[in-house]
Amino acid sequence: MSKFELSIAIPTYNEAKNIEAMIIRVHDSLKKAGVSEEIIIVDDSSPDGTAELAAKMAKPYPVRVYIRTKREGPGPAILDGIRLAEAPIACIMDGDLSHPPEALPEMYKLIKAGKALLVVGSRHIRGGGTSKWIWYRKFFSWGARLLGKFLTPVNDLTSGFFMFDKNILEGTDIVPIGCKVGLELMVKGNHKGKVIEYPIVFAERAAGESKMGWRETKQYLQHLLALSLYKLSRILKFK
Ligand SMILES: Nc1nc2c(ncn2[C@@H]2O[C@H](COP(=O)(O)OP(=O)(O)OP(=O)(O)O)[C@@H](O)[C@H]2O)c(=O)[nH]1
Ligand SMILES: [Mg+2]
Repeated sequence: MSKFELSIAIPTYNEAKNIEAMIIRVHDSLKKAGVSEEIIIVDDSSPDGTAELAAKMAKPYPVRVYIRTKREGPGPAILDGIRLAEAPIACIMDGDLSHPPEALPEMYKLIKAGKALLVVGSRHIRGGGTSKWIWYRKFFSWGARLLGKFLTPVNDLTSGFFMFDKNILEGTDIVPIGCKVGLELMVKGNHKGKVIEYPIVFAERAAGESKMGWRETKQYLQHLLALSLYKLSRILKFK
């Protein structure tokens, strides 16, 4: 049995300006709620020293740092984080303070109380939102959601902030194309429909530079296609 109740895996690349505040806010919010967590920083050898800064916090914070040698985008780092998670419940969130760590206790309670097996931090339900998004980012986000409507009833299907009971991984093959591991779990996870969206306000990254671009958009479209084929094959099989 794990000594932790919750594992939080954070993929990072050049988040030196955010990582310390991130770890402190995650730990403080869970400590207040009486939840014991491990924080796993999965870093792709960031040249700005993110991993070293995080490692320095391993005392007094419950932090572990896993260093990957190649920069491969957040997807493979998230999968490594899930593999390394020791607690029965795992959570993935960004390391740039876009996802509010203060939402963690309520998301955890939903799973612990048996109400959900997968909780998605959602910008697109009542109470959720995005701060100061420029029109084209809103447009792309809307388009991305529209394309995925066939796959899942979840409103914020591209969210990178999600928590789940690790039992939902049983019997599933989680092989996302790109970084949308949450979407992969929504579609393929063994969650029996027990999926709840929890409202969050997505903040602009606190500091540092964005790493998202056309490559991620292309991968997202390929991922949607792969998941659509998966879903279609399941529907045909059950008929
Ligand atoms: N390990 C690893 N993490 C990455 C990589 N690229 C991005 N990340 C992390 O993944 C998370 C999401 O990346 P972001 O650049 O914030 O992407 P975004 O949230 O879509 O875009 P902005 O917040 O607007 O910049 C952050 O914690 C990044 O540090 C990578 O190649 N490897
Ligand atoms: Mg971000």
